[in-house]
Amino acid sequence: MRCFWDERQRLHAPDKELHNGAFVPFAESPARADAILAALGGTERPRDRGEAPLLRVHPRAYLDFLRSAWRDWRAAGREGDAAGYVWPVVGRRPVDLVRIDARLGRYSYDASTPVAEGTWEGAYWSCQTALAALDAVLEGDRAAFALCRPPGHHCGADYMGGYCYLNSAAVAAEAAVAAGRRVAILDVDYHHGNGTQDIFHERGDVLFVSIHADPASDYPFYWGHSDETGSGAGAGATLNLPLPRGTAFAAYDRALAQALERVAAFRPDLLLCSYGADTHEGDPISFFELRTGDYAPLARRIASLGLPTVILMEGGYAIDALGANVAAFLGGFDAEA
Ligand code: SP5
Ligand code: ZN
Repeated sequence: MRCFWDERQRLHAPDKELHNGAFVPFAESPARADAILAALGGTERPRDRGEAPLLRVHPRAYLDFLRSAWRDWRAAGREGDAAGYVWPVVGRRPVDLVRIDARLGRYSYDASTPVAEGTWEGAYWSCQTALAALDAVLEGDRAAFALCRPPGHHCGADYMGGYCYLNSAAVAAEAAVAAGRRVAILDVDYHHGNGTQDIFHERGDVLFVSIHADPASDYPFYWGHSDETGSGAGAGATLNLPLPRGTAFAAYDRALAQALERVAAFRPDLLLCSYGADTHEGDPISFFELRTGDYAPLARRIASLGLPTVILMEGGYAIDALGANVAAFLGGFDAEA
């Protein structure tokens, strides 16, 4: 299948993140992309589709914040990457926020998502990569792969978090809806796709289904519980299937069958698959037990829906296994398609 990636995505390269009370090397590094690129046959560059598709998901104020946050941080005399330290737990009413510290808190929900010099450009091109893969599918390809890095599924309409700054799956979904498609999103990253869920929570026209580590034990904790099923017009259009730490493919596969049944019942004509390889047994920050050999059958099952499918890269931090895991997934999909 055609694979999309832009070298400018590398420009996003924060140094450190806050993890369990200490600053440690940033896990979502450009080396992840190198590992995946080495395992792909080659990639195509997206063309620039501009900011309009981003604005279908993200408000202007959030995009402006993200574009200037690092410069504002440095202008305030700070060193290193920009990160917040105060978050508005009781609500986010529109107070006038002058300091960059306040704006960083207003537009984020965690401390592991710093804004570095190239973050805007990297996240922007990650979205353009998703849009290029979508266009390949809208033009008739059975499937396409977007090497989205930085990833997107933790990012909401106006907040970053979980190494995610712009929600490329949501941006692609809205572009597909605008092109007249009925869209389902299946998220198979280890972590719950809280940003994507949030964006479509009140929407009945886009289905969101996620299989992930139980948020009672795992990040992002406050989303992804099985009683979150959508609200308003979106009631029933969200399905969360949390699984315990230690889950291996047999149990994962049973949840997948449930997920696919729901997707099929929604009768979409386009599928977006947020794929994370952090379900792998070797992942340093995750606790499922999938093996490299499980990714081909996993992808074959998804492909068996028979839907035009855009596969978007999300997480996966076992860099030594990452290329093989992505190649196995894409190969399995191609074999079934
Ligand atoms: C897209 C995605 O998979 N995001 C995951 C975000 C998880 N963040 C919380 C865990 C942070 C662990 N950081 C460990 C760094 C070790 N160098
Ligand atoms: Zn993840």
